Amino acid sequence: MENTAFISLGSNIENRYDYLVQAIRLLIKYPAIKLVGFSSIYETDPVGYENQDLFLNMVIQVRTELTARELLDICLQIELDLGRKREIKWGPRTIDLDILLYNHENIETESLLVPHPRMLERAFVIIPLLEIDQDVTIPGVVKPVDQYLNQLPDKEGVRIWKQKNGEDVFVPIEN
Ligand code: X6L
Ligand code: MG
Ligand code: MG
Repeated sequence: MENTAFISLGSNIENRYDYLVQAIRLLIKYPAIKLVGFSSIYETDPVGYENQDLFLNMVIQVRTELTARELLDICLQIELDLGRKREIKWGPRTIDLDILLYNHENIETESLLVPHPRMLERAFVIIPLLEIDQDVTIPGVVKPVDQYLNQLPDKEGVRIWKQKNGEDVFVPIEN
């Protein structure tokens, strides 16, 4: 399990919470993927295409023996298994799984860009990411990640929905 990846999850089609939990369950079914961190769940205003329902967003941290490409293929398969349809660009989805970071690597292939190219512009990604790792660094980015947060226009649109370490622990951590 030599590699560390951060993955963002988002859903805005009922039942949003079940899609998040199901996606994590399907990921950790793979012996080559271990869940090592997760954020609270946030309810967030839609960004990019605004005429759609509120999202639930969170970020998880995994350790894995898989390459970034193999991890991406699994994420895409899970999106299909959970009924993801790509109809409207930036539109509603049962589940979206985006690889934000893979170790400290820069990966630029036709099908995969890591770090996720627009992650620093999205409070619904940065807020849960910082909750898991306050000292996270992004390859090619010198400024501390938390300094980007103040400037993000959508940060008011990110509200805690189910708190990590709250009364109800929401993720199956048995692995
Ligand atoms: C100008 C132009 C400013 C485009 C922002 C931002 C476009 C984000 C697309 C943008 C722009 C996106 C989620 C979402 C999407 C999600 C919430 C996207 C792609 N995914 N909104 N919008 N959560 N709250 O997971 O991220 S679509
Ligand atoms: Mg996305
Ligand atoms: Mg995606």
